[in-house]
Amino acid sequence: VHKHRWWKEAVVYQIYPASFLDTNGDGWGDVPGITKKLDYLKSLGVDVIWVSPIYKSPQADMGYDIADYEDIDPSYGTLGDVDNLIKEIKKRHMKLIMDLVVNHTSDQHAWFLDSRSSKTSPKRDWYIWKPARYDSSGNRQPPNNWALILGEANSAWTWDETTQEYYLSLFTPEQPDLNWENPAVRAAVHDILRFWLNRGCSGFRMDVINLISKVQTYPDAAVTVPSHTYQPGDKYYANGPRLHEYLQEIHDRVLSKYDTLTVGEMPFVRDEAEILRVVGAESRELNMIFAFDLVDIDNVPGDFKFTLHKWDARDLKRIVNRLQRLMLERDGWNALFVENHDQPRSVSRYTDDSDEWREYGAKLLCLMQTTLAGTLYVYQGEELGMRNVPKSWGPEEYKDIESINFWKKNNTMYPGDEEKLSHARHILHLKARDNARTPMQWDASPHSGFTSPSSTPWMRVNSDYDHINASSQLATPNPTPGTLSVHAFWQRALASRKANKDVFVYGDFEMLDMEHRSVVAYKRWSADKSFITVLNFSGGNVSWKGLEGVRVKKWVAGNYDERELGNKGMGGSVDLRPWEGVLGMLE
Ligand code: TEU
Ligand code: CA
Repeated sequence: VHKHRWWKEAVVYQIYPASFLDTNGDGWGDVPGITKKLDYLKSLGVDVIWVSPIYKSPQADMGYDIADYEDIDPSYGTLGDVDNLIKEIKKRHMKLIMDLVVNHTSDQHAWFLDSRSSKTSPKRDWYIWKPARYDSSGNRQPPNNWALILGEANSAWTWDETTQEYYLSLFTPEQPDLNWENPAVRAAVHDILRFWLNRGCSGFRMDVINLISKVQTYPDAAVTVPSHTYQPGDKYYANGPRLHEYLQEIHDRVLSKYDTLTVGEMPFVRDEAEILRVVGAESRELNMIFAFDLVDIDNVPGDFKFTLHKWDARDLKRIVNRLQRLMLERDGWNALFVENHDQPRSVSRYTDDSDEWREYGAKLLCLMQTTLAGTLYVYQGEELGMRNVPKSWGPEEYKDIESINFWKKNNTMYPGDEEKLSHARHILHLKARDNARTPMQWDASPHSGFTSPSSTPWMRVNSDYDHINASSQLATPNPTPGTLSVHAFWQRALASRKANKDVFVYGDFEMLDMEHRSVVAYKRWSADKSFITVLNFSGGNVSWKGLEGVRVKKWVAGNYDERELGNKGMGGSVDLRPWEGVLGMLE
């Protein structure tokens, strides 16, 4: 049985600050905008707010390129605004966690400016510098064949003219990787954590924290994508040799002295033993990680992100089952999420986002997430069922460096090839990070209430804000008799999760019927209560026979007209309509 901890029960809400709420009419969301919406978040059922980076930054990667960790970017406000935000959060008995991006800095950070100034600079060794290689024709080549993560046509190494060496920059050339082998770098990172903890923040979401230790021989990666010069190099930079040592050092020197929530973002890792070393009950590393299995479900394994892989409910069950069991049987902990600022909208990705089915899909995903074990993360707009940008938007609407690079690459590799380019547009529409970065849809007024009517939002507002927005869902929590708005459904589900935390947070788990192609169903129970969740992940009608051996006492929630829940079977089989999900209490 799991030890009770506040950070296991917490509902965390992720804010993407540029797109949350603009209060000064410059078209860019800001810290006072977050403060303004705290009552909205509190009444939704949020306990912890995670704000994506608001530090001083040239915004090459929307703030994940930090130029000063101890100051706020003027476009977001001031340190005083953050102090006020923390005060108002605490007043409402909530907590704030900051986004800690320390695998790399901005190329405009004072450390890097110093490092690149000369080979003898005292900060030279704070980053990863290597000499060029030369091929048989004498052409200069990067030190190895690793591809840039946010632009796979390019090398992860950037040439520096002044000092005639390459530096490692895994994400973009504007994001040089820090050299964690250097103890002075680690001590500087510890100071950043202390700075924010002492200011009143309660923990961190740690950006790509499993990339901080690299295999020191920097070998070439195997060729897994033959069409490309540069290759995925994660084998050598994800979960590297000294990762656990570095994490334990952070824990022992800093975190152990505070009461924190820590969640490490860990792409590429599949090995359960590796995950447990980080999040196991006895480990002194992190509370939980973001595992990528669910959001990578439609990627071709070993290939780059903008690929399409077919999946069905069986794949989803294998993933969910594995992560749930990891927590239960081996005493680890996990973060539950299907959306963030790097992923398309969940209702578009896992269900059907057409006007006919969108609300069912959004509530289906809500039912799933609120009845699984783990710390729950809700991304801004997910509670409204916001969806991907319209198909009609051209590539010029995309603001994200990753999408821009992908579109450029396709135009370079396949100039004028309409078939290839329309496929690239199709994949962008399905997977671009910008799908989740459009401004928050507060109401039906111009620019969705995100900024003043006379301003220009930094990114185009999704055209569906006239009928998908917070204000209409709050005003009409019961759109038709027996149904709830997506927002009201989330609100009630979060309250029910808390009221039954012995089951939904800490209880046991059993996945039922692993082989069914569209139904995802599982039991959750504690010493004195048990529930069953049954979810139809398909647009067809299904009669699911899986109730054999169980007796449902009462169906308590569903995403169709709840006045009809009494007509559902109590044993044997249950009939489900398209994208229908139900929650039942067992005898
Ligand atoms: O993302 C890490 C990460 O692995 C991403 O490359 C992810 O695979 C990609 O976004 C999928 O499109 C984090 C941040 O969340 C992301 O916004 C940053 O761009 C990245 O780190 C670099 O800091
Ligand atoms: Ca603003």
